[in-house]
Amino acid sequence: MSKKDLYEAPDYFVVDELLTDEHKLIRESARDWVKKEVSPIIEDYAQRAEFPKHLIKGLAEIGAFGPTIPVEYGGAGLDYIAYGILMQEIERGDSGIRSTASVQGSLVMYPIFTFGTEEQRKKFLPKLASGEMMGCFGLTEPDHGSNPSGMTANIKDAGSHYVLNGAKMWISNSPFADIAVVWAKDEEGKIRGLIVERGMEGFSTPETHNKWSLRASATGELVFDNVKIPKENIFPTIKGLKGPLSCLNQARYGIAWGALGAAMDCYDTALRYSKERVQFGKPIGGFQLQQKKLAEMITEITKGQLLVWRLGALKNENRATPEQISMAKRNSVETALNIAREARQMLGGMGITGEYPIMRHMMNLESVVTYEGTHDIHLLITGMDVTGLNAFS
Ligand code: TGC
Ligand code: FAD
Repeated sequence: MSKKDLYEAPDYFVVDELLTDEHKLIRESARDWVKKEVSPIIEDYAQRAEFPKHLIKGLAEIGAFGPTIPVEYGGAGLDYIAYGILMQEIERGDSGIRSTASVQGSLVMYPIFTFGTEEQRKKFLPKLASGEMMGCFGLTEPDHGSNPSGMTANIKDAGSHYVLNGAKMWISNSPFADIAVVWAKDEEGKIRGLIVERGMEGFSTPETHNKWSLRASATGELVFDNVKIPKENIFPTIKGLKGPLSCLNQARYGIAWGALGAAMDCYDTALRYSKERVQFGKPIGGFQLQQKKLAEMITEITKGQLLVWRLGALKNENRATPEQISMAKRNSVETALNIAREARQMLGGMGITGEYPIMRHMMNLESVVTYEGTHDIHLLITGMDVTGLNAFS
C-alpha cells in the first residue's frame, strides 16, 4: 500500500475502560508493529500471492505465537483477552497473517501443550513460540470438510512405529511448515493426533495455487504415503473428534476477535474517505445514504466488541462454551464481511484498488467465513444448542 497507514481504532462504547494496562500495552505494541511492518508491504505480497515469511520473527516478538501458553514452554503466559487483542490487531493488518498466528498458537502449540507428553512439549513448544519452527494443522480432507468424523486418513501399528496414509487439503502454512499436527483414525476407527515432521519419507506438502482469497497466506495439502511415524510422536491419551474440536475452540475464539479487526479497518478507511471525497459540492459523508452505512457499521462493530470482550471474560474463567464461541465467530465474520462490502462501495472505483485495504479484507473474509467451521455449520451449532435437536444427523 503506497498510502500511509492512518488507522484509528473505533471504540464507540469505550470498551477501552474494560482493559487492563497490560492489555493496552500489548495492543499498542501489536498496533505499532502492524503499522510499521505489515501495512507497507501486505498489498504487494497479496497481489503476488506470497506469504511474507520475514514477518514470522516479528509475530513471535509481539507474542502472537501461543500467547496463552505458559512462559516455561516459551509462550507469553497471557490471558484470553490479551490473546483476542493480538488477533484483532494482526487481522486489522491482514487475515492471512492472523491465520498464521492462529494456526501456530491455537492449532499446533495448544494441542501439543494440552494433549502432548512432557517430551513433546519440551521438544517443540519453545521453538514454535520463537518462530524457529513453524507448524500446520491437518484435519480437513478432500471428501471431509464440515464432517471431519468421516475422515479416511489412517494409522496402523507396525510394532516399533505407526504407518500413516491419507491426504489432507486446504492446510494453512503447510507449504513451509516444519511440523504438522495431523488427525487420523487408528485401527479401531478412533481419531488420534500425531506430529508429522518435514523430511519424513513419504510426506509431501504441495501448495494450492489460484486463490482469490488469503493470497498472502500459504495454503497446501498434506500427503502421506506410508509415512513411518515414531511412537513418541503420537498424543498418548486423547481419542475421538473432541481432540481436534477442542483446538478449533481456541482458534475460533481468536477469529471472533480477529475478524472484527478487519471490520474496524474497513470502517476507519471508509469514514476517513467519506470526509475527504467531495461530490456534488460536499463531502460524501454529508449525504444521508453514506451516513446510514457508517452508522450501521459502527453499531455492528460496537455490538461485536462487547460480545467478544464478554466471551474473553468467560474464557478467562474457563466458562466459555463451544457454542458461545461458535456464535461469536459467526457474528464477527458476518459483521466484517457486510462492513467490507458496504465500505468498498463507499470508496467507489477506488474501493477496488490496492490503494486501500478494503477489497483485500473482503476477499480474505470469504475464507474466514468458511474455515474453522462454515457460517452455516456455526448456525446449526447454535440451533442445536437452543433446541436440543441435532440437525447434523
Ligand atoms: P459430535 O458427535 O457432535 O461430537 C463428537 C465429539 O466431539 C465433542 N465436541 C466437541 N468437543 C470440544 N469442542 C467442540 N467444539 C466440540 N464439538 C463437539 C462432542 O462432545 C463429542 O465428544 P464425545 O466424547 O461424545 O465423543 O460430532 P459431529 O461429527 O456430529 O460433528 C459436529 C460438527 C459438525 C459441529 C463438527 O464436526 C464441526 O465443527 N465441523 C466443522 C469442521 C471445522 O470446523 N473444520 C475446521 C478445520 S481447521 C481449519 O479450518 C483451520 S483454518 C486455520 C486458519 O488459517 O486460521
Ligand atoms: P463442505 O463441508 O463441502 O461444505 C460445502 C457447503 O455445504 C458449505 O456451505 C457448508 O456450510 C454446507 N454444509 C455442509 N454440511 C451441511 C449441513 N449439515 N447442513 C447445511 N449445510 C451444510 N482445514 C484444516 O484442517 N486446516 C487448515 O489449516 C485449514 N486452512 C484453510 C485455509 C483456507 C484458505 C480454506 C479455504 C480452508 C481451510 N481449511 C483448513 C478447511 C476448512 O476448514 C474447510 O474448507 C471447511 O471446514 C469447510 O469444508 P469444505 O470446504 O469441504 O466444505
